[in-house]
Amino acid sequence: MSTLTLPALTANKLPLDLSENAFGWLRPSEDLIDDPAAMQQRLHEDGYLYIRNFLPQDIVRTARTSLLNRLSAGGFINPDFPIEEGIANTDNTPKFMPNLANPNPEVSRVVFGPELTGFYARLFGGPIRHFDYIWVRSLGRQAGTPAHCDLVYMGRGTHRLLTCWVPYGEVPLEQSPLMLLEDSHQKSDRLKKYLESDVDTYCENRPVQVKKVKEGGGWAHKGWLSNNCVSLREKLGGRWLTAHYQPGDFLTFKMNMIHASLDNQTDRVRLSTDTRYQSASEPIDERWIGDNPALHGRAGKRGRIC
Ligand SMILES: O=C(O)CCC(=O)C(=O)O
Ligand SMILES: [Fe+2]
Repeated sequence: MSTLTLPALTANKLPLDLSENAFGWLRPSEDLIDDPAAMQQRLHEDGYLYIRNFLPQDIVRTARTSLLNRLSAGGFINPDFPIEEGIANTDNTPKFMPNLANPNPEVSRVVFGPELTGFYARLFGGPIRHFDYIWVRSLGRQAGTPAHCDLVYMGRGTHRLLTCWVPYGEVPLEQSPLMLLEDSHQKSDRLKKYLESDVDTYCENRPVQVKKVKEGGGWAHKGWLSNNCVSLREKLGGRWLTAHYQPGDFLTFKMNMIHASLDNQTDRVRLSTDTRYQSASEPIDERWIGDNPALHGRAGKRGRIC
């Protein structure tokens, strides 16, 4: 699709600059799937791999049905339409709902099954581990996810950790697709202070932070790099890259890659998961491990002298 024929798109309610130097398409890499060295090289260069039509359609569809059934049971799906269409109940719009998949065997089959774990074992060149926690997102008509890097939420183990974003169903441009800021993984020196932060780490010598994070169980900061994808891009350069995702696709990217999602301008729920994979031999961020992980709860808060 040429960028000339695009619908108007917004991120955090602001119109995105769709000119050719500001917006473009993710480069697909499924042609490299049998060549781990070429995949590693591309990941190093681009900061991401976009692999289309990789996951078996039936397991993605089964996971989608499971998510929609749970949403429907919670009253989030409009009963006037077939559930599988995933039309949000506008009076009761779903948001970030982790309990849709912790646990959910149908979703685990997709994200921890042999296809993706085999892919990461080939990519890392040996045994791998994944975080046990699954981030599930169901976005109705609403603003998408603000720009951020994942490192600030999960950087206590190895930084050679990859996020895997999986759409459950088609995700056209108006339905909150994920987008990456081109080459942003090569600009970490400009984001040093942000990337060194950790949303669960507070300054022991700052009473306001001790009260908020240690005592209150809150976050030191929200983790967003910016709420304005337009000015962020103008500052850092590169284009916002996205795709019209299809079921079976996935996108994997580095911890320091800036990403965000567009606003959902439709009544169709945008369903996705994001999960994390690393080499088994490297240290892991304990907040995301086990049957009942600490997540961003009190057990994961850490103090330091700032
Ligand atoms: O799905 C989204 O809107 C955000 C996903 C994300 O931040 C991630 O995959 O790390
Ligand atoms: Fe993220």
